[in-house]
Amino acid sequence: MKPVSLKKVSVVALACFAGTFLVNAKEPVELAKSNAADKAKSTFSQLLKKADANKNGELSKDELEGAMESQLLSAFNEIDTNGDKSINEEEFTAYVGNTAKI
Ligand SMILES: [Ca+2]
Ligand SMILES: [Ca+2]
Repeated sequence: MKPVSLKKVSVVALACFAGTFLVNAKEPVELAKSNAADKAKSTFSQLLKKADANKNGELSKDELEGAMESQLLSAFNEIDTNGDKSINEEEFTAYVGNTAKI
């Protein structure tokens, strides 16, 4: 590998960063939203595989406790918007979409 001056590397890195930023800024908001929703859905199906002990497609507090999902447990009441003590895919994707934490 050829030695490259640090200054040159910094300029290139900055140019890449600016380029990424501009591309992201141009991306339609709706597209970004649907990507996030897809990601949330796949995250939820992973969670179901790991934690949905009774296989009803929703996650109860007990199931999250069993799977040691402390982050989701602490936000349980916030995520469970219909208050049935169980998190379904719709509630999870809405939560992830609102917070973009996961
Ligand atoms: Ca369940
Ligand atoms: Ca619910």
